[in-house]
Amino acid sequence: MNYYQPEMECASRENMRALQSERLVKTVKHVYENVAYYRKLMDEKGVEPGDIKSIDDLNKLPFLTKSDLRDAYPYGLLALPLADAVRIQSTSGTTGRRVVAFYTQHDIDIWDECCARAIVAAGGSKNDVVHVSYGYGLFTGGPGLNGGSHKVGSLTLPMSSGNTERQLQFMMDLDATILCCTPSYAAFLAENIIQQGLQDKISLKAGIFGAEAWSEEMRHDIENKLNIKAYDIYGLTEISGPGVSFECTEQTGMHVNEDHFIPEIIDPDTGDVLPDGTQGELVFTCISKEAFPLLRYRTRDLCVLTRDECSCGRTLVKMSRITGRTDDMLIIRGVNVFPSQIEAVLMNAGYPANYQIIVDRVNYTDTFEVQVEMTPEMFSDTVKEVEAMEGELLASMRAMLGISPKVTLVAPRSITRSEGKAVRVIDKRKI
Ligand code: DLL
Repeated sequence: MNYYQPEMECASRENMRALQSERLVKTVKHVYENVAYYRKLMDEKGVEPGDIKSIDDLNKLPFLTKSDLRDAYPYGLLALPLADAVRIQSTSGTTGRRVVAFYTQHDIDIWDECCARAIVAAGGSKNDVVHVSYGYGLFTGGPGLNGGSHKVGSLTLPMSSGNTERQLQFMMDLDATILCCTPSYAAFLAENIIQQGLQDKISLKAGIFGAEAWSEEMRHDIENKLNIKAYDIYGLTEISGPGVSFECTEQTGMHVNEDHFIPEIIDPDTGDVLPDGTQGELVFTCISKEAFPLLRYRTRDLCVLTRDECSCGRTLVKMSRITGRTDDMLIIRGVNVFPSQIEAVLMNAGYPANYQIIVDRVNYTDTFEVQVEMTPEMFSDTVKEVEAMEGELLASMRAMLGISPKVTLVAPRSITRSEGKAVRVIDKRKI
């Protein structure tokens, strides 16, 4: 088994807890002394650095949310003089102000190392050619995997997103072996490769896909089409970027880089910490960063943490795939609907993961439509055949969701492809 930093990835629980406690105590002191915003939050909660003696005291600290980051924009949470920071990255941004994260060179080094761990866990080494099709720029995907690939010593192709023809040309010409991009872009590239009959000219062996939710069914579909192993990678700009956690060959969840980020699962309504094995909102505390070390940051991502022994030998706690977000969960006619449930139905029924959920409100009643792309093989001119296929999908969705969407099958390749994160939900309701 190969590891990038075995002393951390395979540390005993006792050693890891000791290291986490030491780093937590130091970080809490650092932010209390250097960030007025934190000092105020901690004072309001009646907690001071001396109260935090080990990771058992973690839950004494206040939570931090995205709205704190917006309030403190741009420099309010910076924990060092600006002169010590060397980089910013920013979230893709949905509403309101963008979130800006700062890095010192040390912070970039540890981020790169986290991504290097992911690449090595996916079978990467200095002999690999790593093709990075995540966006470069403010988005963390490109810079993160790029840095990780450099640390491993692999030949790095900084492709960024877009220009599919050029992507495929480089992938073939340079014999790329590891592809890094969003799962939806991987599925799109796979479609193109098959359509152009290029399967034999592609040397890929693994993919490192993340930045958006995807299902086990989608994993199998991409693996079969590209003849690769597809690994999940998770992260968020606020905490550093990709590589907060990464999958190993067991492919049963992502190991969290616990020597840098302590994960907790909380009840999103009460804020209570939940035991391992329970689904809830993921919260992270950064314990090794200098410029932007967020404490107890609420990600709004829902998942489960488990500490079962892993066959890869890593002892790092594992998080499940992200099953949804506390805020992208759709509530349609009072029913909670996650896009991942719809995706699972589609993949099980043999449809590609090219779909869009359109929600609107007409006469105070929610409308709910799922547009699904047919593959060229499924495509039919016969209305009756299409209606029958729509009927079958509708029945499966009703069974899965407990609510009936309008299911519309649309022509192959008619849903706009995204080069970054796929746009799955169009919510037109003005509530
Ligand atoms: O998406 C960082 C990243 C880049 C991760 C490349 C993996 C690969 P943000 O743009 O700040 O950062 O978005 C973070 O994306 O809170 C999750 O909701 C979602 N997300 C990220 N990775 C996954 C994943 C990057 N593997 C937000 N599965 C997070 C599901 C993911 N959701």
